[in-house]
Amino acid sequence: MKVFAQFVAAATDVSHFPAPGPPEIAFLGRSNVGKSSVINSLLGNKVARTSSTPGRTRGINFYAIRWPGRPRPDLFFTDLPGYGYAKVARELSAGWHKFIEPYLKQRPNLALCISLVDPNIPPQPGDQQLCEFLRGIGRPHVVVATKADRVSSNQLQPSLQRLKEALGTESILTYSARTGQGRDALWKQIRKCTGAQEPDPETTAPPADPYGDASRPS
Ligand SMILES: Nc1nc2c(ncn2[C@@H]2O[C@H](COP(=O)(O)OP(=O)(O)O)[C@@H](O)[C@H]2O)c(=O)[nH]1
Ligand SMILES: [Mg+2]
Repeated sequence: MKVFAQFVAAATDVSHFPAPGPPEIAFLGRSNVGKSSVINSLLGNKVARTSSTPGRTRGINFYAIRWPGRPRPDLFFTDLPGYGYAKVARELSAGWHKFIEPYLKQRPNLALCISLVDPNIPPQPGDQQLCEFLRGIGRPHVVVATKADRVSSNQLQPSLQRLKEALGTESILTYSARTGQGRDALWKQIRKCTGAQEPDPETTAPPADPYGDASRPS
């Protein structure tokens, strides 16, 4: 079903965060791992900017997500700055203490952290640190291996097994923003963690149409 998504704010300071609203889903991972692409693929829309230049997202970008027929957003998605590139490491580590760590620790409506990893490369130290950190603060989180379309089918299982061992997780969802693989499974996880329900198309009244058949001048 179609969803509406709207950019709300880019925050590089706690004071820029929008007031806590509906359940929020955070997308985390290395620069260039495919965070913005996963967001766009879930939404079926190009709301999040993607780039082949690492380290473009310096702040937390907040997006309001709404299903048709709803007066207010059902969810927020947040696209977090990527880690893992030396060039942006110093700036990011300042940002980590200033607004990223406070966001992850204190945001009251943060319902799920989606930690994106790349199954095309060996497990990265930054990914391990992030998973340990999220476990340590008790945030629900799920690991998603994206860009799965780039891994040959006989490489995928061994790669997922290495990631599971390195990250200390029993399950990893596979995803491809290019093919849409894993999209339904990830939406299912999001709904499970947030209680967000798509409106039932049978019971959702369509918006009033002033030019509907009954009122159309003859
Ligand atoms: N083949 C393939 N490429 C992808 C996929 N997801 C992202 N990319 C590419 O990887 C690059 C970085 O993606 P982006 O979403 O901007 O990464 P971010 O920095 O984590 O937000 C872009 O060139 C994307 O086109 C995917 O599932 N498959
Ligand atoms: Mg991005």
